[in-house]
Amino acid sequence: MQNPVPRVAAIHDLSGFGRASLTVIIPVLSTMGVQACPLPTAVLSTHTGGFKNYHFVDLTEEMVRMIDHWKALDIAFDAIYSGFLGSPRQVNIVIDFIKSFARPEQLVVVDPVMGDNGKPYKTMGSEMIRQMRLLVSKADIITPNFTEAAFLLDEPYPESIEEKQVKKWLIRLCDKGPGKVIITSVPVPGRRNLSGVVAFDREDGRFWKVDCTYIPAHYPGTGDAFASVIVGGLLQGDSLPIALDRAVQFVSMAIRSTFGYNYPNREGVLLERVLTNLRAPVTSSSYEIMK
Ligand code: PXL
Repeated sequence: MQNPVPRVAAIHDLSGFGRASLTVIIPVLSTMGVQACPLPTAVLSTHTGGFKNYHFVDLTEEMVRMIDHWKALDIAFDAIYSGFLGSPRQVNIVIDFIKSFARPEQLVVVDPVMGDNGKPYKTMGSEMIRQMRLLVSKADIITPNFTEAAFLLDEPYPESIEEKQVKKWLIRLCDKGPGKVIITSVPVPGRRNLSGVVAFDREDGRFWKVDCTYIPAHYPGTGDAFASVIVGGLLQGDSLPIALDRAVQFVSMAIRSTFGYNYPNREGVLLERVLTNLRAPVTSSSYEIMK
């Protein structure tokens, strides 16, 4: 039987405070009518961006036991969606998960969470970067930010990038395995107030971009919100560029709602104020095709 509600295995950490990872991913997917089944990679008191002395519990060993139970239950997932991993060894566990739970028409989305603004997150070392290069090769879709794209390609982090070069990066990332690559937070040349989302679909050879006005504030967890809306949109039958529009609009609105309050950045965006926007149809669109 088909799942009456699309079901996603969500392989991410659970950070108790600060609105990142599963505390963002579960509500976004639920609001979009998708069942999120969390397989936590680690439990943290807070996420690692802007908090000191956070408590970090690595769940590498526990994951294997949880997965064994899911295997015995023979659970059917319409999508497998991974993000922040607690140890480099978890890459092999996720790869085995993808093999074991593979189904026809299934979506495998890897958000290769490693860093932002040119720097790795506090728990990420060179071994994680090497392993993440392996994991992206098993995905249908990957959603790195600009920093993570540079890490995956072993390129230095550039301050700006021409469109021609971005297209080369998209193709090189696709060559690693995934049929669709989406890069977020891409600087737009000569437009300091803009950043862009770009994408490439190998199947039809088309490149897409959506520009967004840059807000001078950085909030953790927005990458998780973005990738989750992409997963929810594609499971609803969105085309790739409409899923990009939906995700850009949602994250932009979440950032703008929060920025107006002068709220502490490290606590993330005020998701609860904008979540119901996800129930609205996409009524405006700004995607462009990149020639
Ligand atoms: O949003 C990415 C993310 C996920 N999980 C943890 C993090 C971060 C970013 O800082 O620290 C624990």
